Amino acid sequence: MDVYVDGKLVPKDEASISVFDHGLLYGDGIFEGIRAYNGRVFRLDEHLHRLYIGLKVIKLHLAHTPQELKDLVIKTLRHNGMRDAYIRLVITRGKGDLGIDPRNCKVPTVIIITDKITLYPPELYEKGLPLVTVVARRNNPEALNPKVKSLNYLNNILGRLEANAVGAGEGLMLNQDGYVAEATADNIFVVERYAGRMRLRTPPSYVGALEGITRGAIMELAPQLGYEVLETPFTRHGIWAAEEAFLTGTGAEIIPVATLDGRPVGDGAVGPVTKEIMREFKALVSREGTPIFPEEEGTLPRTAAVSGVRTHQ
Ligand code: PXG
Repeated sequence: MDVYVDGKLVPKDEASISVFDHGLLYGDGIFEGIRAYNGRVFRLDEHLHRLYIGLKVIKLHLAHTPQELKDLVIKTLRHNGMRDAYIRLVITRGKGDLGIDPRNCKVPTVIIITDKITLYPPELYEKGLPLVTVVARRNNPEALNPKVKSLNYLNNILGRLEANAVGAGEGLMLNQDGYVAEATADNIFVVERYAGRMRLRTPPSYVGALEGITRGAIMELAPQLGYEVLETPFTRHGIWAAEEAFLTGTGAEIIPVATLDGRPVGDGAVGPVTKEIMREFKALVSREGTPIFPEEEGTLPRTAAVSGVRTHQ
C-alpha cells in the first residue's frame, strides 16, 4: 500500500513528514476519515465540504481545489487497487520553525492514507456497547469549535482514556453546561416514544458536536422511514428516558448503546428502530458513492435497496 504525501505516492513504510511540520508540533491542521464500500467512496463531496470549511476557519490556504483533492483521493485508491478502504485525508500547516506562528509555514502538507478498516468487534453490533459518561467535558465551542475536525484530538483522547479505564466501548462527553454533546469519536442519537410513535433526537452541533457525515445521512434517512428527527439539546435524562440509543461515525457506522454508566438503555437489548436504521444504512452505503473505477459502472451489479428508499445522488 502506497501513501500519498507531498505530491508523491510512496510505500507506506517510507512515507514521512518533517519533524518541523506544525501538524506534529502544534496539531495545526484538519483531517477527514472517509470510507469506501465496494468500489465507491461514501459521501466524498460532503467530507471535502467539511474539510474545506475547517481549512477556512483556521485560515489554512490550500492551493488544491476540492475537485483536485477529490481526484487525488480516487487516484490513490486506484493506485492501491482498493475497493473497501478507510481513507485518512490530512492537511497540515506544513513545515515551519519552532514558533507557533503559522506564517512560518509556506506549503501545507497533504497526506492521503488508504488503509484497511478496523471495526468494533461484531458482538457489540449484536448486543450493543457499554457507554460511560466521562468527566472530561467536550471542548468549549468558543475555544475550539468541535465542528472543526482538527488535528487537536486531545480533548477526545482524554475522554477515551477514561472510558478505556473502566472497560467501556465509548465515552459520552457532555458540554460545559451538562448537555450531551457526543461520544469521543461518534455522534449520538436517542430513540424516544412520543404520542405512540417513535422519533429520533440528536444534539445540535452548537451544543458541541461534530456535524458527522454519518449523522447527516441518518437525519436524511430516518424521515424517509417515517421517523421524525429532532435536533435539540438533552441531558443524560434524555438517554435514561429513551427506548433506544445508538452512536454514528464513519468507522463505527451505526452501533447500538446497551448501557449508560452501567444502567440499561431501554430494556438493554438492541431495539427495533436501531436495527432498522442499521439495515437501511448498510443498504445506503452500498448503493451510493463516488466510483473509484468508473470504467466498471454499468457492469457491476448494484446491491438492491432494502426498502426502495430514494437514493442520494
Ligand atoms: N464526533 C467526533 C469527535 C468524531 O471524531 C464523529 C463524531 C463522527 O463523524 P463522521 O463524519 O465520521 O460520521 C467523529 C468521526 C477512528 C475514527 O479511527 C473516528 C472518526 C471517524 C473515522 C474513524 O477512531 N470520527
